Amino acid sequence: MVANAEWLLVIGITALQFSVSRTQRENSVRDEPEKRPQSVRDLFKTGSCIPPPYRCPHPQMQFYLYTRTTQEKGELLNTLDNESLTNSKFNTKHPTKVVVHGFGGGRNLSPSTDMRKAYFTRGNYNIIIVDYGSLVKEPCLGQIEWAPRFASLCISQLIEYLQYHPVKAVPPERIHTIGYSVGAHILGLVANHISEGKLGRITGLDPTIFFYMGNNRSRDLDYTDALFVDILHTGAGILGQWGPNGHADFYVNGGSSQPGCAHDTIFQTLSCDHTKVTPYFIESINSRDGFWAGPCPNLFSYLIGWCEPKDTDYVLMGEHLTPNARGVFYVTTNAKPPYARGFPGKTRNLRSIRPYS
Ligand SMILES: [Ca+2]
Repeated sequence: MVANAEWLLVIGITALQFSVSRTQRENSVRDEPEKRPQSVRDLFKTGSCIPPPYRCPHPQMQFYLYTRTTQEKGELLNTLDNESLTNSKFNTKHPTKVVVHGFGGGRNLSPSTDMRKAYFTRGNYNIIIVDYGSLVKEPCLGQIEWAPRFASLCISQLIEYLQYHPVKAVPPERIHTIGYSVGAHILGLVANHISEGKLGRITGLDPTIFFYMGNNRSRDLDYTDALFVDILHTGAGILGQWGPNGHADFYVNGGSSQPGCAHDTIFQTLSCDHTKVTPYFIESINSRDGFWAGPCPNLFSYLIGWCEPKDTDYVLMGEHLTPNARGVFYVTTNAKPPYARGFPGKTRNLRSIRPYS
């Protein structure tokens, strides 16, 4: 069983790496040269990839604040120094977003860069990117068991830093956190460490299935972790968790495979399904048409066209989702941007909206 889980991990991580390296090639901003694993053994390096002591804040577990006036260059926040936030451009009047990336991510890489651009196109925000690339990068995957726990401890320290700040305090209830892949589970773990209050919202972008295959709520992202938990599924059952786990779960194009994701290799196809979730969410921030999703209890009912939601049953998936949304929703997208297909209109059921056009 353990061996099977390890192999599943190897396959998954390899698949993710295809997509990560592709994304990085497409993005002109690069952090540092990448060291590629040469063998499966390299994926399980047992030594630590970050230097001790394992205390927060850690030099390789950092928080960068971006605002509209500091879009190009983030301000490093020191959670041990109140002056750091006081002297920054953080504005308590603006909505605060905390973004946690997945495997191989970083503040200067897509999708962090694209997400910031989309928010600042819309308006004023405090966007804090959790930059912990070296904890979730091969060949450091031996750390995958404890790295999410360590990351979540440090993020809860950030949340409490904002909560109790003498000049620029923001309660957790007013914070929207967004986590992609393993980052979604890290945000779920944060809930276990916050002593007072609760995060306002966690948006989970295709939470990864690795190491989180049980029904243990304290490990998985679930609806108890924030006042409102919405989850988008695009690679469910393969690299992503099937769910439903949130207050509202969205299965995009059925939830497990995405249009435009047929690639030469199975690895590329799987990772494409998993990573497609971020462009969908990012588009939702400024989309005029919107990703209107209809309620349907399960995939079977959806596939055979049993679900015929009323106009008023539809909700907008993504950034502008109503916090009253509850249950399981389905939505179809276009294969290429713009992905959103708008409101389906009258006299239709969910499946009558032909996907992939
Ligand atoms: Ca949980």
